[in-house]
Amino acid sequence: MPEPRTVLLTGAAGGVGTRMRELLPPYGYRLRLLDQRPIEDEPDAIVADLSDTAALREAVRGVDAIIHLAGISLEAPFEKILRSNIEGTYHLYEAAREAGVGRVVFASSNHAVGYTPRPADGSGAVPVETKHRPDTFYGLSKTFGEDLASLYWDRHGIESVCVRIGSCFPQPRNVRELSVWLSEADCARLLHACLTAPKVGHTVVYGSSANTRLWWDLGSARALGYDPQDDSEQYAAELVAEFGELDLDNPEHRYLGGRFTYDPPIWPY
Ligand code: NAI
Ligand code: 15L
Repeated sequence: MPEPRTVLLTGAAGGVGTRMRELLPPYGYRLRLLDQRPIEDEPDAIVADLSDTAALREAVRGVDAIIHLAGISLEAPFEKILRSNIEGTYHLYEAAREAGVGRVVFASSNHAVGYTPRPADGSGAVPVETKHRPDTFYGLSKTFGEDLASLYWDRHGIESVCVRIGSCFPQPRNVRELSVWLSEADCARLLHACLTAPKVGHTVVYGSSANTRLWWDLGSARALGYDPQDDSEQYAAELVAEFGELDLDNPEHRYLGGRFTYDPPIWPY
C-alpha cells in the first residue's frame, strides 16, 4: 500500500483528535476532519453524526485511510453506546467498503479487556491475544469494533489496526496511568506506524508509551514500526508520593480497566 496522504480523522473535536490535528500533519498527512461537534477555526471540518450515512459516504470519498476516533469515550446507557459506537462504527466501515478505502485505524480501548487482572510484579506482560473481558458497555463496544474490523478484513479485504489505547492525556494522572499512559507524541508515532506499515491485515495492538511499569506487550505495535520515545516514569515520584504505590487490594489497581470495573466515569451528554 502506498503511504497514505489524505486521511479522514473522525472524532477530530475530541481530546485525542485535537492533538492529532496538530501532530499528524508534520508526518505528511492531509487530514479531513469529522465530528458531531463543530471545530473552532476549522470551517472545512465535516459536522456529522456517525448515524448520517450520506455524510459518511461523502466523508470517505477519495481518502487513503481512516483514523476512527469518534464515539462515546466513557460509559453510557446501552442505547447510546449502540447508536454511536456500535452502529456508528458499522456505518463507517460500510462507507469505507463502498468507497474502496484500504485501511482503517480503529481507536479501541484497554476497556475491551478491562477485567483482565493486571500483572502482579514479575508475572509478565498481558499479551494482545488475551481474551476479550470488557468492563463496561463502552468496553463491549470496543470488542465489537475489533471483531467488526476482523470481519471486514476477512470478507472484504479492508485492513485495520485496532489500537487498545491505554490513557492518552498530556501526562499520567494517577499511579495506574503510570502503567498505561500513551503520550500524545507517541500516539502520533503509533498512528503513523499503523498507517504506513506495509501489510497489517487485521492487527490488534496496545497503545502506550515505553513505560517502565508497562502492563502489556507492545510487540505487535513495535512490529508495525512503532518506536515509542516516552516513559511515564518521570512522573512516578510525584504520583506515588500523592497516591501511594499500586495495591492489589485497591479495586482501582486490580484489573487493567481500573475504575471502569466498579465505578466507571459516565459520558456527560
Ligand atoms: P473524546 O470524548 O474527547 O472525543 C470523542 C469525539 O467523538 C468527540 O469530539 C465527540 O463529539 C465525537 N463523537 C461522539 N459520538 C459521535 C457520533 N455519534 N458521531 C460523530 N462524532 C461523535 O475522546 P478521546 O479521549 O479523544 O478518545 C478518542 C477515541 O479514543 C475514542 O474512541 C475513545 O474511546 C478512544 N480511547 C481514548 C482513550 C484516551 O485515553 N483518551 C483511551 C482509550 C480509548
Ligand atoms: C478510555 O477508554 C477512555 O476513553 C479515556 O477517557 C480514559 O478513561 C482511558 O480509557 C483510561 O483507561 O484511562
